[in-house]
Parts: sequence; structure tokens; C-alpha cells
Amino acid sequence: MSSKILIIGACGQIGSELTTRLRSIYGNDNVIASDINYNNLDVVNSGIFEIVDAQDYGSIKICVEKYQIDTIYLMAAMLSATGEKYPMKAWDLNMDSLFHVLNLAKDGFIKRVFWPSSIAVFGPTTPKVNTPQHTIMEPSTVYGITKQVGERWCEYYFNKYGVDVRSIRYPGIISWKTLPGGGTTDYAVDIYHKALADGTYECFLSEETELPMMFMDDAINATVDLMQADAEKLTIRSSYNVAAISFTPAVLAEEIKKHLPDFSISYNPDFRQAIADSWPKSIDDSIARSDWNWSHSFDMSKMTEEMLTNLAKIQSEKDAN
Ligand code: AKB
Repeated sequence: MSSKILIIGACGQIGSELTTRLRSIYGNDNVIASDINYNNLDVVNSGIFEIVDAQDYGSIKICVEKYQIDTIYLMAAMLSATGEKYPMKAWDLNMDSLFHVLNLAKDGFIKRVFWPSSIAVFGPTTPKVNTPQHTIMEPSTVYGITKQVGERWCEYYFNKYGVDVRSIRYPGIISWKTLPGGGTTDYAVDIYHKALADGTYECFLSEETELPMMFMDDAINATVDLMQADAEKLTIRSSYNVAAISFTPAVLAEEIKKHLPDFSISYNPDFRQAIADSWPKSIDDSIARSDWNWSHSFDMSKMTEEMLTNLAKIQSEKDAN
């Protein structure tokens, strides 16, 4: 029998592009997209779609049984900036949903789980440059706490119950198809939209704030490759460090200026600065590279080219209509 996949949080930034890729690999009928709303019509209309509340065990289980799901990608989460505004909601959403899915696997309803972690698991006491896979982790955000605790539970469910759970510590993800929501790294997407629309951008992080980032295509490749890897090759069952590029807002602005010479940037750091300051500048992902051959393809210039070309195309199509 072929694999049947359920994506929870399929209308979000990563979930939507993951849905498209998984449908192209496994076939539309084998990839069920779900979310708490119909916010992404491309996802809703391109295959089977169900309303599923990630915090409601019953609603996930009904969907698992209806479609005989064996693999869940749990992409629903509250990110770092929104999490600081609603700490208990972030805790409840991020932890309830993870336990529901891990317990479905433990109880034999599904076989495999993908759960995203984040560079937010690291904190102010973590070494900032080339942050190792195993190091001090004292996250100072609610989101980071949920991701660190989640990683511990994933490893526990693997060791104790044999649950095949796999995870990646995503850096900031940059894409032109869907906007991110509520993260600290969101500036690296907003900047492209504003550069094209207004020719100027006010950044909520300071010019020298260096953070690990990745173009969406690489993030989706990493996710698919990890899920397709032989289980015996995986030495990490908490969550893998993965890395692509690291840059500051000032360096990104210079790259954009190569395409849009009149672009200007100003800086007005807000509460997200403290979050960014607590995270690594760059990540050592050598274990992912050796365990499952992870490698990235987009550097900053290729990504910028791709972002500006596609966003400009969307804008001119809108203008023409
Ligand atoms: C955020 O900024 O909260 C996320 C992340 C790094 O996990 N993009």
C-alpha cells in the first residue's frame, strides 16, 4: 500500500509549499492537506483538504482513520514573536499538537512523524558562531522553550516507544509564495516586498544582526530528504541542525541594491531585537550533511534573484488585471 500523508498546518508558510511538493512526489490523492481555516486557496483547491484543529486529538484522529494516514507532517505552530505576546497560547498550541501526533504514532495509528524544530532552541548562553548540534541550550523565548521541550519528547518517544519521528531545526525561511507570520526572521521576506513596492524598508532588527536563513526550496528539500532517508542512517532523533546562509539586514540590503539601486533601508529595532540577539549567527550542520547527505543550493545572490524576479512577476500580473 502506498504512503498516505496528512499535513497539519498546510496553509502556513512552510506547510503550503510542502503540500505542493509532497503532492508532486506522492500524488494528489495520497497527500491530505489540513488546517484550521481555508486561508490558502491554492492548497485548498489543489487536492483533498480537511479542516483539522491541531489542538484537538479527536479531529486529527478522525482524519487519520478516514484516509488511513501513515505519516503526519505537523507544521502548525505559533512562532517566536507572536509567542512572546501570547505565551500560554504558544505553549498550548505547540505542545498539545505535538503530543497528539506522537501519541497517535505510539498507539499504532500512524507510522511516521515530521515535526519542525527551530534555531530558537538555542539561547543567549549558546556559542553563537557555527553553533554545534550538541551544545548549551537555554532558550529565552516561549517558542524556543516549546521547541526544546518538544525535541526532548521526540527523542523520548523514539527511544521508549520506537516512534519514527524526524525533525529539523529550521533557520529563518525565505519564500515568495507565502508570507511568514509572527516570526523574528520575517524581516528577510518583508524586505523584498517593500523593496519592490516602496523602494524603502524600515527594519525591526538592527543592521548588524546576523541570523541563519534558508531559501524555501532548500528547506523543502531538507524536509523531504530527511523523511526519505533510511532510518538506520539517522543518529539524531531530537532534531537536526541544518544551515544554508547567514547574513545581516545591512548585507541583504546591499544585495537587493544590486538589482534596485535606489533601494534604501532604515533601522528601528523593536522587541524582536532581543529575540534575535539570543539566537546563533551561524549553524554547524555537519551531522545532517553526513547522516543523510543534506546540502543547500541557494546562496544569498541566487535567492535574491529568485525573490525579486518572482515577486515582480506577481506584481505585474496583479497590475495587468
Ligand atoms: C521565527 O523567527 O520565529 C522562525 C524561526 C526561526 O523558527 N522563523
